[in-house]
Amino acid sequence: MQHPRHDWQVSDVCDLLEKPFNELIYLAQSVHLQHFNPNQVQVSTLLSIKTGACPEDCKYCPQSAHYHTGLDRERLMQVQNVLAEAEAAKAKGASRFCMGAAWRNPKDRDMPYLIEMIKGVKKLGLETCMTLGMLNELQAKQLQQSGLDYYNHNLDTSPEFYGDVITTRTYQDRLQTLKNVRDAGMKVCAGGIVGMGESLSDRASLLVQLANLPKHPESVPINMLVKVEGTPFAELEDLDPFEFVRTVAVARILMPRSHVRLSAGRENMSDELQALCFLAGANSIFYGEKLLTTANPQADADLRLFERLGIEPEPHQGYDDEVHAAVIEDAVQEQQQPVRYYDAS
Ligand code: SAM
Ligand code: DTB
Ligand code: SF4
Repeated sequence: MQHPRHDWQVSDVCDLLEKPFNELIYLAQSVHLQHFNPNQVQVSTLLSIKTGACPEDCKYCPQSAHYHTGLDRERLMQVQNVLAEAEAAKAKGASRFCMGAAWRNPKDRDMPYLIEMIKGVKKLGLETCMTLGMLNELQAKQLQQSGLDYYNHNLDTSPEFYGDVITTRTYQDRLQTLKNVRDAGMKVCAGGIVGMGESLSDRASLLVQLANLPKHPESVPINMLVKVEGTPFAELEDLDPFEFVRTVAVARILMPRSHVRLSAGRENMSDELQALCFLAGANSIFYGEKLLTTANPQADADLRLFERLGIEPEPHQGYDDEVHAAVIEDAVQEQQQPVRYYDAS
């Protein structure tokens, strides 16, 4: 079996991003079929367990205390209320529950509550994920020992463009948190945002950072910037949606075994654009009416879209299961048959 590369150069990745669209999607879909059932999409539900008044200055973020976005500041939610939300997410069909906090990093006094949340959500039979800002080695170990499956921490953009987006923490800080999470034995969820005025080369450079990590993140969220009034990025021009699809496709090619998440921004995407993203290799979404503070498509609209596309939610560890392995095998075999577009006789 071929091992994925970890030595990508930005110029290689720019070349991929600039390929003719149809060729790029074909390549991405071929890689996707080798590793996944193309008709399954993993669904996670997000909950903001601590909203607003964040000391960081991320220019895209409605929760930063540096900008006036009209968000009410809230304290850390009570454990029982978090568990009630997790139960509701499970009833709607989510397989993973992601809890996010508007913090630079968790404080020691928060840890006992976070640990209770993880244990309670796991007891419901859901996979657990948290995104709480920077973690030191000890915090990462404590979360892992409580049963946290995934930790989300995004690189957000390229190292070159990073200073135009955030000044209160460094790129190196982010890489260090990812290392602490990995060393503690948790699965890594790391990706970024596109549509922040970055160049194509910045998108390539972000993907190179992710793909050249010692081990690929198991989950790679690609967020389309959600423009929120009051943030410095509220008035940026829209990115060409095809550039978003290209970014998804190249993430798929570079990180063949990772779940690539069509993350924030779906509320402003047509069904057709989302279908293109699935075709390009996206196989995970956030499911439920709200992301952290902004809107996401209604759950029943997503289920309708899945039905129209013949997609089913991926069960837990779905692609290890024998039945799904057989489906993948068939799909790959079909893919390997030479395709004839016209009768040459
Ligand atoms: N405060 C923690 C941190 O930043 O590490 C965790 C929560 S933070 C909201 C998680 C991620 O959400 C950010 O890293 C960013 O990638 C994404 N995000 C936040 N605001 C966004 C927006 N307006 N559009 C798209 N993605 C956004
Ligand atoms: C990620 O990459 N995107 C999610 C999740 N990880 C935590 C957050 C999106 C937030 C969008 C803006 C909001 O709703 O506040
Ligand atoms: Fe705070 Fe996270 Fe928003 Fe940055 S992205 S301002 S760290 S909540």
